[in-house]
Amino acid sequence: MTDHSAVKAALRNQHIETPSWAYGNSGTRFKVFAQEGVPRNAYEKVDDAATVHRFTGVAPSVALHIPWDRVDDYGDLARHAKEQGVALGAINPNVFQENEYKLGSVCNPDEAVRRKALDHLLECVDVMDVTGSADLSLWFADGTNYPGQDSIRGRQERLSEALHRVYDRLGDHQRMLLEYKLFEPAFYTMDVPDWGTSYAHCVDLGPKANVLVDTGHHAPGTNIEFIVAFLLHRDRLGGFHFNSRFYADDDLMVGAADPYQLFRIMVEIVLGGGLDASAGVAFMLDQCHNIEPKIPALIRSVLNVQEATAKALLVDQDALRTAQANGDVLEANAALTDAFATDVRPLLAEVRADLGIDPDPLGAYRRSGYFEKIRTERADGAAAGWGA
Ligand code: LRH
Ligand code: MN
Repeated sequence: MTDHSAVKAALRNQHIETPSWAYGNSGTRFKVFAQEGVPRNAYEKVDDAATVHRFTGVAPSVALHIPWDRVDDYGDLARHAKEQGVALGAINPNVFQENEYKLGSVCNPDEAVRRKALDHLLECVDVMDVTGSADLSLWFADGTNYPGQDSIRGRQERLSEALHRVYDRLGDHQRMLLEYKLFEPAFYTMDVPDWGTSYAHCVDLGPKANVLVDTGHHAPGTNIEFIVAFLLHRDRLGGFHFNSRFYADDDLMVGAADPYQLFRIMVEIVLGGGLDASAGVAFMLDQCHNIEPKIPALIRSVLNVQEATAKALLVDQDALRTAQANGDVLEANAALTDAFATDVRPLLAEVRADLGIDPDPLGAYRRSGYFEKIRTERADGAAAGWGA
């Protein structure tokens, strides 16, 4: 029988990192719909991330994206975050928005462009030294659009060269996460298209390089929980960019499109010991709230991860193992579907009471008047966005 006190302890200690860029305006190539109250700078993004933590109790850090969150004094930003009750988390370099990067960044045929991209990656490790961040979160838009456009093997050599240079720069308590993506913005090859390519580079680099699984970056029908189970088993699962999608990299609220997939992923995390801090799995969101209010959407997303985690923790592992050992397919499957069918909201309300926060985070946020405050305070000035 599942010991609920252990389940509640695991849920109290959950750590879900929110992304600074989800608080800014975002959209598609068709339109970016500006919203009221959107932060105008990194400090206000940190304030909004602290608000999500205040009402959920399990989102104590915010990931930054450079240069979208570039400030004069990252030490001062880290101090501001601390005062607000959060920490600065993963540092995401951006080598996909400069004109020079049309044919790629670290994989670009032009050595000068590769140098420029490498310098930015190394600058981001300098930022980590100041913010105390442990994770350098790498995603490359690099790829090609037409067969023959460039040497697939040549680009892999250039990628590997740059990754080794960055790896050698990492400090003892720092690591790199290598994110993969099947397509977009390149539509023939991406230079890190799948988990296998990321994994191979990480093994080649060393123990401080791990794979980052963005749940929106797979071909339709991909069994993501298999990838998670494999990487965890090989101690190479660095973390997640959680979101959900119906078609492509839609970056919708995690759990909104396929809560059962999120549950299956969290089951592999729980069964593989991935919730333990020692496993070093970073649970991060990577979403864009193009039409929905941003802070409530992030609170809802944190709750969705909590609910999937709670259900996964309620899987009767003894019954599961017994059924698996006996080849009892239906009983084994039922161990998961029974847990998934459990209404975990009362249990999570108890966890929030233990954390000293309102059992209804979204209701409490709406009653807080925070949105009305920021809508007034941020009426003038340019709202932050992707600046694409
Ligand atoms: C690429 C990606 C990557 C980020 C960006 C904001 O699609 O998932 O993680 O840098 O979104
Ligand atoms: Mn991502």
